[in-house]
Amino acid sequence: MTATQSAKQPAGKTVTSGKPMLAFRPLPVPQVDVRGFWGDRVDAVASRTADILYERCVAARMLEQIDPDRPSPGVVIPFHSPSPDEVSFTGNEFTGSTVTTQMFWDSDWGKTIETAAYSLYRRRNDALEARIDAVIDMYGKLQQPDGYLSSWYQRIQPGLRWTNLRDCHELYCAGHLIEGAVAYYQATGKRKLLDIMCRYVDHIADTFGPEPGKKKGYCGHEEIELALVKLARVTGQQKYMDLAKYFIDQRGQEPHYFDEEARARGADPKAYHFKTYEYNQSHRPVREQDKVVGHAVRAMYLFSGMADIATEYGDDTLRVALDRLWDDLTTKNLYITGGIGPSAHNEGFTADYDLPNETAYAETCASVGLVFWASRMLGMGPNARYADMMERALYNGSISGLSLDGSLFFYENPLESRGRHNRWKWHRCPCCPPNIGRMVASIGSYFYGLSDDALAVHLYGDSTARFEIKGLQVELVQTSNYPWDGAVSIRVEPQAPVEFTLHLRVPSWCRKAALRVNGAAVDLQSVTSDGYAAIQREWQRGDRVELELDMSIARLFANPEVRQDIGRVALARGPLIYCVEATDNAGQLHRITLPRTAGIEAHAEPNLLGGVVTLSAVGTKEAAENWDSGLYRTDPPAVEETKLTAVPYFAWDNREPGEMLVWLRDG
Ligand code: FUB
Ligand code: ZN
Repeated sequence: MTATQSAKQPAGKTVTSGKPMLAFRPLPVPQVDVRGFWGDRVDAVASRTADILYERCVAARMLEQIDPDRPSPGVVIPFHSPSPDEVSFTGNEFTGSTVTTQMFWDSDWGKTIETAAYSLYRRRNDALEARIDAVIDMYGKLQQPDGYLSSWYQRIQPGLRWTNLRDCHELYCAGHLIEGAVAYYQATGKRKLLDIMCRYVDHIADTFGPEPGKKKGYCGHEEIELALVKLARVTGQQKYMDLAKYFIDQRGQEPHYFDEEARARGADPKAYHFKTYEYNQSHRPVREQDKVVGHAVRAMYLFSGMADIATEYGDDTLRVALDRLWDDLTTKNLYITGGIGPSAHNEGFTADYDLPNETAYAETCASVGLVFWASRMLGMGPNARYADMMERALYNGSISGLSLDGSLFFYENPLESRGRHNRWKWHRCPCCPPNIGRMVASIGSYFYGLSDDALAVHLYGDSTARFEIKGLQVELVQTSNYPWDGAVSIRVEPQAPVEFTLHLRVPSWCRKAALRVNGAAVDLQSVTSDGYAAIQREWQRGDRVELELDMSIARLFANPEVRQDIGRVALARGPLIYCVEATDNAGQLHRITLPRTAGIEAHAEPNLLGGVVTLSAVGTKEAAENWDSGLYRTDPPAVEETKLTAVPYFAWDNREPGEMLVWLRDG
């Protein structure tokens, strides 16, 4: 199958072993050309980030680790270090506060390959393609005759394979390389890495599974589950899908695999650094879980895999668990930006409503993971409960992780900064750059869901999509200045008249929406369910759908249980959350109050931050006055008027460094 052929299929070949639910598949990346807002982001990734990722991986010495023709670099990131946030590692056990990231460098290569693959759809880049081919050749040489492949265990810690699934990311790395392999095959038609990874997965399937003599394990960092689903879909191999299901079903079962594995290597299972298996969501079998706990990225990847398996196997028991977990996340544990995981300690969740702003960890990867999970929930049918959240995480807490020019990154995405949180070129744990890179470069595949007789429009934006339904080719052209403007015009161009249902999301942030088909108004209430308006008709060439989504500015308030946000207000317009930055507001942002009575205006600023809509209002501010160097006094501070300007949160820290604040004082 060539790249072009695979692009013609909705999402690869479907394999199921149960009864699939109403399956809506995303359109493959090359079937959606994005322009406008997302076009700019994809161009930044395709023209800069994709190359930068490769170059910075090389600079970090990752190439030396995977190239069997060069001497091994040995341990580049030290196990023992005086710095408290360095890893400390004794034998095969972690005792430090973080783990060495070098053992998952294969995952960085996997995501870098994936980013490059999607970028090649956008823009030919022969030099990058040749570099990726060379990386793939190295992996080909490195692979052992039995199919095993891990640069860490082959080059740095030989002889220890499959001895510490809990901590050492072995299957996680396999997962990212699988995803890279699938994307690269689809983008270039080259199947070398795909074949390498199929051989490796065959070895994994011989090693793990319910059959006697096989290991009953699963990875301490979920990822391989969702990757195996992709591999099964593209190869049509049912056994890859079954292996994904096995890893999900087996997680958290007793006797606990991580206990037994620790004992087998002579370690005390209780000496686990993170103390509880909640950290990696193996504290209970997945169908019994009802709270989002532990490491946020791990949780998101697990839930994404569960959603895929729920869809593929028609497994309602998984869907019910996922809905419980979704409620828990979105009603008690989510930043308004779509960021998740407030704590640096476990890179994850703490207690309900614990959402500190300045110390928010809110890892870029975690928001990206939320996008993955939400998009997979949409596989079970259009539902704005998931799509609205996907949009929130997409436009805010995930893309905040990438500078506008595609060259600098955030790992943590706080909602308040005193000016010292700035974008960096690289990180000792560089998981986020290629994660945001691959997500942005593949954004087209999040726009739509296609079933046998329906197309769901999850995201709006200037773009053209091509798909096949009932054996006919259809082109769907969205003309819009979204997210700056809520007017969306959709032209449907079927090859010949064809009947199908077009589901259009009416976002929950929109308080007034209007819909017209070929100029005739449609009563939205009567056609909308689960937040999607359904238009069923025989579509003819040139049919036009117009959706008007009111983008009034909204003041958002947090549940008073969120102690950090009480008495505060955040600003939103459409899907975008706003923040104030020092550069527009002369600093001391903590002094600013936005009175309830203040009018807020939106201004299109084509020359600012690549073209944004800013919000402005007249607020108040404690004046700079002489306190006679005292700290406290009985007279309240003087208050003066101040003009306040807010910019979209995703665009912050793209100018001179300074303070930033999302939650303003509400007056
Ligand atoms: O452990 C692999 C990745 O590194 C995780 O997903 C991130 O949270 C970071 O710790
Ligand atoms: Zn990350």
